[in-house]
Amino acid sequence: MEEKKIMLSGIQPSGDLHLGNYLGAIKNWADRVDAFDCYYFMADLHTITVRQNPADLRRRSMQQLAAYIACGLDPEKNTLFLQSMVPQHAQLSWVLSCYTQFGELSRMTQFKDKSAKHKDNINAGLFTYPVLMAADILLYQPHYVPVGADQKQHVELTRDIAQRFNSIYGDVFRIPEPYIPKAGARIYGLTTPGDKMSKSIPEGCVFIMDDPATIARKFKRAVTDSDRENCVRFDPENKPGVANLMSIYSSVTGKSYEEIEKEFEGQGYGVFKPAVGEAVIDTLRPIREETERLIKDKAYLEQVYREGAQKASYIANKTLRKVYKKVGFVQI
Ligand code: ATP
Ligand code: LTN
Repeated sequence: MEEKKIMLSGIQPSGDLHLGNYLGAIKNWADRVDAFDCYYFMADLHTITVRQNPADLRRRSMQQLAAYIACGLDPEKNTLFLQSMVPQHAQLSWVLSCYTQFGELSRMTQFKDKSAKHKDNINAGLFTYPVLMAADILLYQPHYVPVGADQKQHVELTRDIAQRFNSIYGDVFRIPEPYIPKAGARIYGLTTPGDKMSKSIPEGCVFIMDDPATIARKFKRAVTDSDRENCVRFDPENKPGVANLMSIYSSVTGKSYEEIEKEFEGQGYGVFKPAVGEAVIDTLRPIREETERLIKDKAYLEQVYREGAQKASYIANKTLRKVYKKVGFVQI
């Protein structure tokens, strides 16, 4: 039998998970668990590049693990782990930082954005963030890294670092491909259809843990369009709010845009918006309930992250040993 290809990704537990994270990232990961050997982790080391409240970080890390499982990432079939529990990430990151140029890191859009946002704390970690991300990826020799469009630049830098290392020492790292979904790659905010859905604009952001009444209210208040046409038609340029609602509805129901247009023919936004809300409520309800149940089962979650860290360390260590040997460190 042919060996399964490897897929790896992570999300920072720096905020509560939302519909954008679910449709843009986690749902796609979960849809592929049978076809790939998958590694999914909480990028907690990355979160401290911005100041975190320690108790919140712990709570969100556990909640994110519970949500990964509730979204369909079965810990038996996937390796689910917390980045900080696998020391090889920080170890490889140091080595790779010596094969990464200052100029390359200076060009990263996320660094430029975040350092503009947090002017009082432009720390070295914020600058070297992509090197840690390269280590996260290269340790597991993945074929694909499924991320939203915003992370593509970091995966490209990872490829450059890996190619540079390989050209000096031989084939140490597999060169990974970014894997960007076509549907759901960018879900926009319900109140700001020009910006991606983000926890920083909570009114327009549907959180996985929101209760049904809150979700219904957010959809009722969703911005549609100003042309008063009151007709459900897919036209992202002229009707971005409606197009966003249609893409959410399509993502959660599997219906095509034509089917959606037909379904709501002759009916206005007053019918369409609550229908999208209901479909999202139906999709998120089992996820929220299962996440709530799992959060209470501390013993189970502990078992998952312990086993996950063990499995991850075993693989990560193989790559790290190879790297240490190649660069000339004395082997035990
Ligand atoms: P913020 O809410 O502050 O913008 P975030 O939710 O984007 O942060 P990330 O950790 O950057 O947090 O994102 C995790 C994953 O979810 C990434 O793969 C990212 O591309 C994806 N993602 C985030 N927001 C969206 C969105 N609105 N639509 C589709 N995918 C998204
Ligand atoms: N930078 C990513 C999170 C992240 C990641 C990774 C994604 C950290 N390490 C490795 C894929 C692979 C983000 O901010 N979404």
